Amino acid sequence: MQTIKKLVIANRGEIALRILRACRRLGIRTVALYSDVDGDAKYVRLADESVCIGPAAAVHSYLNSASVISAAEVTEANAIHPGYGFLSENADFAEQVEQSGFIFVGPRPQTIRVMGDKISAIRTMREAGVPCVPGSDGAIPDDPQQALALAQQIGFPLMLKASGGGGGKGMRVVREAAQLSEAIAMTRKEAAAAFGNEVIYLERFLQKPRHVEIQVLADAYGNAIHLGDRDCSMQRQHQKVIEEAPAPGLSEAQRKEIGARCVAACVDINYRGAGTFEFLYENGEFFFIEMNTRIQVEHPVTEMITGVDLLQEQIRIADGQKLRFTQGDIQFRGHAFECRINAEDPDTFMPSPGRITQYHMAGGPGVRVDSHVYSNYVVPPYYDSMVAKLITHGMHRREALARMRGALQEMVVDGIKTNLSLHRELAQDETFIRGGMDIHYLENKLLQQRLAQSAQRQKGGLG
Ligand code: MV4
Repeated sequence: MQTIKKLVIANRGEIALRILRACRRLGIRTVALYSDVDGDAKYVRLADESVCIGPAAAVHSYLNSASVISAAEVTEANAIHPGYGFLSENADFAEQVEQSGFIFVGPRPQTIRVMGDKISAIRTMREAGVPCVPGSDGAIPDDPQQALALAQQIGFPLMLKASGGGGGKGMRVVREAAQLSEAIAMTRKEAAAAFGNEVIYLERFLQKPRHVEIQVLADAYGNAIHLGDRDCSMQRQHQKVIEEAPAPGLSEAQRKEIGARCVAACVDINYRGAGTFEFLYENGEFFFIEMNTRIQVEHPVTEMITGVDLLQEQIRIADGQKLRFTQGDIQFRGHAFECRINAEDPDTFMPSPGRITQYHMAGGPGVRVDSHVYSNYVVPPYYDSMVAKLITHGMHRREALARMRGALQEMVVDGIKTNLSLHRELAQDETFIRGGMDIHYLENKLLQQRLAQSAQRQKGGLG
């Protein structure tokens, strides 16, 4: 028996559509929420019902917890799915949802709270047997002498991070002891201003890590499984550009080991729902940095290699059902990539909203497009600029990448500027083709290109 009968989709764009599709498969009716500028969105038309929750600015619509909960009340829905971004990792919102009598599709509010505070997340994971970055194991002491002693014990270079931060906000590298006290003061001040929490911690700085993450599912009855790993190292300014599964170059033994550690941690902390353990991976070692308590943008690459519909499973778990799979049921088949297609200027990376005059998606074997856009759709300027996720699967990495190259040639998004040209270039990039580049690779590559271009211009000017 399914308890969830009608679900509010508290999000927009492609993930709203993805949630809607999962609900259809589960026989759950859907309520789409939309802001003033999203009225003609595809997910709004496809939903069983829809409610306008406010003006374009997200703080007044998709981030307005009272409006979201009211919409659930007036439509007599009994569950709310937050998607990713917006209210998805807001523990207070999850608590309000539950206190208002609705099912929150996500972990317990207390779990979201623990993982939202990075110091408590790391401590929890260290105690649960997950390998973490050597660091302060808690807040940096107020006493400068003690802070310095701790820093020297860990060794330079190190990284200061705000406990209330995450996802790349509120971090600072410290190269030597002489810079420590000033760096601490600045990071504290920034953290207080940005997160209302001046608590900071310290970790050894890993210089050339990869970003490798583990997908987990856990039900309310102590059953947990992992669905393998993803490599998200191809990024720029903390925005992922390409993700893939599995992460290239890990041994099967290592995959099994880190997966088992994450599963054990889920059981240990009584985790419930879909989740992701984020690691830095350097010199063959994993170091936990953060846990995401939501479904993530890049979940499709895991779906492609496991055949598991993560949204359906996430909703079933929230419904109180038992996990349908044991670890032994999960088989990993082939390789998958995801390219995030953004409405942005290919040179400046500035958002480039506007009307899409022509939209043609790619197709064929092993090709999937998750997108909410269509010809004549207007990309509003108020939200994230992602317009489509192009996902390919193949029997092995080479085949998945060949399919991506073909799909990128087919894909047409006209009328707005997009990063399709960057993706076409990266699909031919020798280092990317080899696999296993670090998190700095793309920014370095773009910098080299810029330098080469300006050198070229200099030469032209002189000639
Ligand atoms: C680090 C690191 C190096 N050493 N921690 C950035 C996002 C946040 N989730 C953690 N981040 C980092 N933490 C230590 N001890 C480098 C980064 C980092 C990074 C991590 C993942 C993906 C992209 C990144 C880009 C720059 C820095």
